[in-house]
Amino acid sequence: MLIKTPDPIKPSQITDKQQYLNRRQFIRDTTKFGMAGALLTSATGLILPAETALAGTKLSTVKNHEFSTDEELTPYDAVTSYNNFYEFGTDKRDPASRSGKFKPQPWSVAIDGECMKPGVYDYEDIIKPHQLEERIYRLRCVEAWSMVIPWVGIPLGDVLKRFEPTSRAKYVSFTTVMRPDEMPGLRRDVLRWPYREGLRIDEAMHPLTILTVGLYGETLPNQNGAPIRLIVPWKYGFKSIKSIVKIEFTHKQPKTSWNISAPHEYGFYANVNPEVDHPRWSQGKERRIGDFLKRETLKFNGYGEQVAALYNGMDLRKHY
Ligand SMILES: Nc1nc2c(c(=O)[nH]1)N[C@H]1C(S)=C(S)[C@@H](COP(=O)(O)O)O[C@H]1N2
Ligand SMILES: [Mo]
Repeated sequence: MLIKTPDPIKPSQITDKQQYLNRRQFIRDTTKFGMAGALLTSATGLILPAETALAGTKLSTVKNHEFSTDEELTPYDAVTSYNNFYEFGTDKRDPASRSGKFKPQPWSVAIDGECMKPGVYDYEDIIKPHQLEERIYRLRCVEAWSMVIPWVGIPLGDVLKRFEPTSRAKYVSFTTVMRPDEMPGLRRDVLRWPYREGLRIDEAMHPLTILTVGLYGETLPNQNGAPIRLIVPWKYGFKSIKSIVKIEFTHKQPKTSWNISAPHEYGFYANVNPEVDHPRWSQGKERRIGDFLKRETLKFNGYGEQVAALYNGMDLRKHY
């Protein structure tokens, strides 16, 4: 990546997440309904109708404990102000400060390739048939920092099955939207646009992989990949592609933006692996955002028990 020395946010810059959410909800309620509405809403715990997919819409979810870590959450402010989303710029603060014009609604996703039900599906068609789950996952960036985030999403495999992939579907490729008017980072050729990522079909179908629509109980902020992104917790963060507009089932391994830009630095698999260093820095340790000291990086980001079997017989030094 372009930024070599991670510069984590100091704890002093971070406001408490629950305070933050309460304050935001209060502001939203008073804006919509006046003071009486705000009091009514907080007193009854009423959930507002999701008349908009804009950031900050409350989602009704169930908690998935089986796949959640109980580690301390990274505060909301850090999760939404320290981002990689190069379509808005390469500085960590760019996605939050330069994504205000981005419109995540209305949204549709093109489904293509080796499947029986290709087509263009509205966001609602894709999400509505599923129960939204909250899953607290570690996210490990290739730049050697990490966060713990309560995502809201659905298993990607459950969604993909509905499009009936054929036996020729060995991989799934994902593409991010390209809107130069709303995404100022696209003016620079820092990556091959549009941003592209890919998974092997068994990785895409793995129960840990989620199609993500929210965090901290609300729809995704623009800077985190609104309105729909991937989260693949045992891989480096760059595999978790944001603002997806196309999903294609393919027979051949798809091209991916980071692998095109620096093939010796970023492989197709990109499994978190402390034993395989990036050519320019170690992957043995990471800094949890907000912490002072570094901690050891775990193989597969700590999800080895669930996913190691996917790679039986593969040399993960070669297939990094
Ligand atoms: N389209 C797109 N998706 C992207 C990126 C990007 O630049 N563009 N950055 C990736 C990287 S490097 C990381 S670490 C994660 C960061 O996700 P977050 O900002 O929600 O924490 O998004 C990934 N998805
Ligand atoms: Mo990353």
